[in-house]
Amino acid sequence: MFCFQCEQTDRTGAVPGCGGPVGNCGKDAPTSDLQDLLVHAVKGIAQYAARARALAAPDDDAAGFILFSVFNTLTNVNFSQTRFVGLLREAAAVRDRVRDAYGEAARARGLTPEEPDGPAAWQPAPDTDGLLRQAADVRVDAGLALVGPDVVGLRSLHLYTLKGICAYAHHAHVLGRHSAEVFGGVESALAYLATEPVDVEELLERALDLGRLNFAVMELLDAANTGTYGAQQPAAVRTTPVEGKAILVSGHDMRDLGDLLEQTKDAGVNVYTHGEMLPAHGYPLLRRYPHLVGNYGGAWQDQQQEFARFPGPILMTSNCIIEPHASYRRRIFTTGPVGWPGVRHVANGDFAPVVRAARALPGYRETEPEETIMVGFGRDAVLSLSDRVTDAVKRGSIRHFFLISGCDGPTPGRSYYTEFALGAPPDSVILTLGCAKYRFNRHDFGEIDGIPRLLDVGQCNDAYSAIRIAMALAEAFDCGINDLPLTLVISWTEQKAVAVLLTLLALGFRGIHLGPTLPVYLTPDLVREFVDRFGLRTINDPVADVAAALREV
Ligand code: FSO
Ligand code: SF4
Repeated sequence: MFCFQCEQTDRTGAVPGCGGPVGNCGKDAPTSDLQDLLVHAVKGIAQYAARARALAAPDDDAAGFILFSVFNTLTNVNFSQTRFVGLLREAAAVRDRVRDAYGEAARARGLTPEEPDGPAAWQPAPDTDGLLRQAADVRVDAGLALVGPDVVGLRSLHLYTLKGICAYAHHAHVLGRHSAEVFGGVESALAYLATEPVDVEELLERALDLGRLNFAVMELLDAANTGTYGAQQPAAVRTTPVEGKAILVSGHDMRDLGDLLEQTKDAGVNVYTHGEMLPAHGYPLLRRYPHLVGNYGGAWQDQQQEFARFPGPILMTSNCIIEPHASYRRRIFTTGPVGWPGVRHVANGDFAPVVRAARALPGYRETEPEETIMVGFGRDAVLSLSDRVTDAVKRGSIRHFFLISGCDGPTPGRSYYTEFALGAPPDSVILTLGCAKYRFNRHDFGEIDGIPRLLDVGQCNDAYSAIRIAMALAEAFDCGINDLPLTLVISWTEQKAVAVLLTLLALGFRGIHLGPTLPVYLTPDLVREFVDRFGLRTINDPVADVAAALREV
């Protein structure tokens, strides 16, 4: 096993990365190796799928399978060896189907079908031991001695950005939104990686192409969520319990939450959001369900204590799952790409087992006094305030905007984001995205001329909304995005945040603060490149960083 895809990675060895029997997230070596092999297998599908698409013979089901398979390999998603073995067998069958269809399409045009080598030629070993032996040759650092750490680092950057892209695209796809641009872009990028590229300059340029592809994906996801559930609107969300049976839903997938709400509308069970599901309360068509009663708990790394105390079943719809304690192992369920060995999995969208568990468990015995937090400041809501916001800036009531975006996590240094938010001056507005906000979103930041100082734009999945807000502000002030009194502070944990970072760089945002540490797969040379080209910054002291941001405008 070798894995260095996330911020929690082991930094104690001479070569940073998780090795040994178990990674820091709890992923064991066989699961990690099977994930590497699955990535190899989908590269093989993509080699044929990209060629077939170029001949106007796309296989969108295969593209959907690629998105789903890759999503399974993100940090804190799927820890089940059995499921990966199943996906590997399916991948080989999908690859054969796409290869045959490509062959037919080529011959129909009088062409001789190509037979790409590498992943396209992979044949699955008959048993798990054999698959694990195959995995040893396709680790993410394969070829390090030959090509050097910069190339391995850039290939890794590509792969992890693609993982983020596939996760976002899958969330859109389950709501019926996809496009030839996105499917084709993912297939081409995987097929490119299958060629084992070595040109550093080309890899850097194509990494920015991936950032642009991710922007298109995030636009699709925004259209999927708002097209299905309405544009986010500001809403007060209850954070205290209501008497009655209860289900907790975590992760990012709005479709799963929407389906569960529909299936439980007459069940006499209350539904609570957890973690990155909090922004669901901003969507009018989810909010209309009266049994979506509130939000429970904070960021993902606290789930073991919080889930242990929740008096009902828990449904995990995406990252971030961590090892379920025995105290709640029999009442946690996974769905979609999520998996944990021995935990019940709902594969077909029928959440009846979750409802049965809710009925059998005690639920909340009493209603506590109401406390609330505000959510729902998506782009429509914020842009509806834009005249008031621009006036406030012109009058000098608002001096600065901070976008604090990204993930929380268990590693040290995360208190930076809380101290940064609390240290932002009273004439500044803070926009938040992702799960990093749970450390400070219960704090009362007050208002400026009736505009809340803390505006939660949503999940990390809603980065598109924040980018559109920044673009609209630049338009309102008739300046470039980097001339705005706006500072971007990004906290990353896993691969989706890396995809968002590359999108921001590709769109021209400069001077982004990235922390709490930099990805270990970026070598010192690569970091220098990102600093020189994009003005990328690490985080330092929060008070000094706030002061510097204010001085720079
Ligand atoms: Fe957080 Fe986890 Fe949303 Fe991430 S719950 S850490 S980048 O998966 O996606 O913000
Ligand atoms: Fe380590 Fe992160 Fe990989 Fe888990 S996902 S094995 S913590 S680098």
